[in-house]
Formats: sequence, structure tokens, C-alpha cells
Amino acid sequence: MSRNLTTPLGQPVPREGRPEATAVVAFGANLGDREATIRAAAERIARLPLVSEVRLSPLIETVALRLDGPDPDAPGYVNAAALVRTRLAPTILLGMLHAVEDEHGRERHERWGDRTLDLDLIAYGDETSDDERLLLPHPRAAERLFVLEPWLALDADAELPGYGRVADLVARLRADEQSAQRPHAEDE
Ligand code: A4P
Ligand code: MG
Repeated sequence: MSRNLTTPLGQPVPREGRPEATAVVAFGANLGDREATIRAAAERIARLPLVSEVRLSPLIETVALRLDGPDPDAPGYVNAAALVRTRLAPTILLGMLHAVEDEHGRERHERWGDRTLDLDLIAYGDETSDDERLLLPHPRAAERLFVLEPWLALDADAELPGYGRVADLVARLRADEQSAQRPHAEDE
């Protein structure tokens, strides 16, 4: 009798380990050769074991967000996102992302401080986690255009688990940004 190698939904059964999933990784850099660092990190992730594909978004320039708000005087960031097809478990993937940060000279002094490379795991399929070592989805992703816009450029149908469509989140954040920039009637 031949072995049935497909599930009832027609998905191939993985020969080992967990099924392949799509992880969303956010890249941020505001020190050094930011663009070269991000491109090298994406290539490094593509060479990790159990990673089959990495699609990197266009890179965007953004103003540094500090704990007390945007700071146009701080070194500016380059941000990007990537869709990573992998059979690595999310905690293992995050550990490997931290190792890639270290390879690029990441130093951790202050929270939201300047950095050569920050790699955040924004989502892993539709999994959720409230473990502080790995929160899924990333707790600040829903309010950050510098995360959502590059992700949307890769996948127009993207959804942030628990928050809905990325396209809707982006539209809302852009509208908020515009109304914050518009002068108030009483100031005119
Ligand atoms: N951690 C928990 N969940 C996750 C997750 N989903 N992905 C833990 C990544 N890490 C996660 O991270 C601190 C701890 O979060 C780790 O121990 C990890 O296990 P970190 O990278 O060491 O420190 P951090 O990045 O300074 O802290 P944090 O709070 O994660 O910062 P964010 O939210 O990443 O923000 N401005 C612009 N324009 N562009 C940026 O990319 N980035 C930040 C950092 C601030 N301002 C920015 C940007
Ligand atoms: Mg981080």
C-alpha cells in the first residue's frame, strides 16, 4: 500500500519537524551602513537552517522613535520587513535573530537606544504568545507605520493576528498622522 503523503486539505506533510510557516521579521538600523547591514542580515537569515525563503521589502527612511516620542535630531532609521518561510519554532527563530544582531555588533545599552541592527519577530503565522521573552504578535507592531508599511508592500492581504488587516491599520495610522499635522482651527 502506498503511503498517503498529503493531508485532507492537500497540504504536503513535512518529513520532519514542524510544518513550514510564514514569519514576519522587522529590521531596524540607525547606526553604521544601515542599508548594507539590513541586506546582509536578510541574506544571513536566508542561510539559516530550516529557512527556505526570505523576501525582503523595500527599505524606508524613518525618524527615530524614542520612549518620549519621535526625535528628528537622533540618527535616522532605515526600516524594512521580510517574509520568512521556515520550519524553525518561533523561540528558536528569535534566538537565531538575536545571534544575527550580535554578528552585526548590536550593543544593548538603553531601551529604544541607537542600534546597528534590531530584528523583531512581528508575527509567526497566526500564533499568539504572552511569554515576555517572545510576545506574539509583537506588542507595538500595530501602532508602527515603519513596521506595517514595509510588510504591506510584501503582502497586500496581510493580517496582524488579533488586530485585523494590515492595510486597514496602515490607513488608520496615516489618517491619524495627517490629522495630527493639520493645524487646529483655533490655531489658524
Ligand atoms: N521580545 C519579546 N517579544 C519579542 C518579539 N516579538 N520580537 C523580547 C523581538 N523581541 C521580543 O528586545 C528586548 C526584549 O524583547 C528581548 O529580550 C526579547 O526577548 P531588544 O531587541 O533587546 O531591545 P529593544 O529593541 O531596545 O527593545 P524593544 O522594547 O523590543 O524595542 P522595539 O519595540 O523593538 O523598538 N524608531 C524607528 N524609526 N525605527 C525603529 O525600528 N525601533 C525601536 C525599538 C525604537 N525606535 C525606532 C525603532
Ligand atoms: Mg527589538
